[in-house]
Amino acid sequence: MLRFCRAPLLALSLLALPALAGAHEYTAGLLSIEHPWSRATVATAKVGAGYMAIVNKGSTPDRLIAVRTEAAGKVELHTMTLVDGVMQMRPLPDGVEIAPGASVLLAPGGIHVMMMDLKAPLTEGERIPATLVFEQAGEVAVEFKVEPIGYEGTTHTHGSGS
Ligand SMILES: [Cu+2]
Repeated sequence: MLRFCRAPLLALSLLALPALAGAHEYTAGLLSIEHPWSRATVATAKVGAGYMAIVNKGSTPDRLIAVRTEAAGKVELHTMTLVDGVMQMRPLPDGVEIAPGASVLLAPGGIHVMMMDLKAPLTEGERIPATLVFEQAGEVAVEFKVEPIGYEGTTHTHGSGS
């Protein structure tokens, strides 16, 4: 179960990161990856999670099989399932399938990128470089934008209409 303490975060802006204009979206072939984000963590946190929407505008399935980032010692794809009334995290060893025409939302309470052994806390406003590895589309460089601790994410995708 993923629970983050809501203690006030000491905001440290050590890096002046350039603001990216416009939509925070990436494309890889017929896949589009919308708004990869993470929630800021408290200073003592060792785990963080990454979320995004992935839209497959193609006619063949693809699969997110791995995520790599220097920010964490280990990264896994997880899902949350209800077991005897308790939400539990479960690894997805085969990754996440994105069916043709489908939009898959990685969001709090569901599928997420689990970042373990964080090398530093995730700080609001920071962008975490990462590589998404797809079975068909290959490797896609993205940045997870670190949102405030209470951020719940978007509940819809923008690119699902075609
Ligand atoms: Cu997890």
